[in-house]
Amino acid sequence: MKINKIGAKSVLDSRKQKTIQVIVGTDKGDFKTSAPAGKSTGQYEVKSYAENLAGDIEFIKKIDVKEINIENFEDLNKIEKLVGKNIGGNSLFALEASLLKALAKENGKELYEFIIQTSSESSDSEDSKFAAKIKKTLKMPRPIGNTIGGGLHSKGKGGKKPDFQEFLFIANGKTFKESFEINNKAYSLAGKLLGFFKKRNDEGAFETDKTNEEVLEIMEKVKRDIHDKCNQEVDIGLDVASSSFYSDSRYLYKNISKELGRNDQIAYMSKIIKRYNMFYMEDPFEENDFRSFAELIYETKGRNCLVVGDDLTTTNPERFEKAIRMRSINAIIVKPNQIGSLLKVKQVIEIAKKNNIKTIISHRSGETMDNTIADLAVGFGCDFIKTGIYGKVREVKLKRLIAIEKKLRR
Ligand code: 2PG
Ligand code: MG
Repeated sequence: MKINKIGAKSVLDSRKQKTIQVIVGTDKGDFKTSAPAGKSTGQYEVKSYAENLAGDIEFIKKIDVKEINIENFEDLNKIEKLVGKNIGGNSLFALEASLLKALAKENGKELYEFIIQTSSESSDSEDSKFAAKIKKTLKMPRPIGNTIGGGLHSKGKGGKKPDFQEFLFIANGKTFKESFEINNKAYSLAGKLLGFFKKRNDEGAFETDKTNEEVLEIMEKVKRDIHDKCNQEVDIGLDVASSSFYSDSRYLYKNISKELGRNDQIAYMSKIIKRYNMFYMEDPFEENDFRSFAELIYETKGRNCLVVGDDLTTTNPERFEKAIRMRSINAIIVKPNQIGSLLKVKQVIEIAKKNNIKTIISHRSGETMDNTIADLAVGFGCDFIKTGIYGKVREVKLKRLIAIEKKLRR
């Protein structure tokens, strides 16, 4: 593919903080990707920028386009060799995604189609056969939507807020569009039940001064109402993000004024899974404690709860392999900018599929209007997508998935 220019600049994310946008120009147009930013970041994520944002921008601007010879997904290897450690995870993700968007266009494909084609073993280059194959094999992810928030993402009321970071609805509609509508419905019902205090946090989730369990009661009531009154199904999940309230070997619950040691935290998480019939539990233990994750899976086996690694695994193939060896998780969060390299993102998803571990591609709390993760979700065949429910930067990803589904159903 002939590239005419590679540019980079800083843009503002949804928290009005600076992030990187990379632009790749070819004869077919300009292809842009901007990177998101986390707030409850994992200790083992790669750095967002090598030294700082300005340094990464300068480095990318100086890349000699003649040195770039890329024709397929695997050629991202050459890019990674070329940039080495001179840029961070945010910049590498934005650069690689923009290159892929340009390549997709060059090949007359959508990004998700291009990923399926160049990353599937038997790439069938004949267009009509390829289109038929995509329609047959394609699966849409289930949306995971943040509805009520606490922890690091929320201010709460007078400082009072749940300790858990995200209370999630996971709709189970017959189509992606139906799931999108169910999550929206669940979100507004939860808002009504929360009462008059309805500020929204970084991710568009409702803030509250209620306790963890009062919020879970509300979530459960919404789930029941949606089942009984609408004949539709929605599951409940939590991102505990427990590293954010772990210190000196204890989990420091402020909202319920309690300090729990490791064993008590296992018992508490297990009780919540059983009491509320949880479908999804992310980062219930701090990011180094592979063993407690494994004990929770053992304690709750037979209940079909996804025990999910995010800060634990940080989209890092080595940490993921360790989690598999120790049987710590049965689902993994995939955040491209936690690792930067899309080759590693692909590797993580392949490892997951081989080991029967569910994959959740995910946004970050600071987001932009970029919708790349929607295409990655479909292209890589992820089981779920975590993008929030409320706010432009979240909706743009969901709407992209609705458009993809519509195209595939034609
Ligand atoms: C998480 C994310 C996204 P952050 O913990 O899963 O919801 O938060 O982007 O702040 O790491
Ligand atoms: Mg998380």
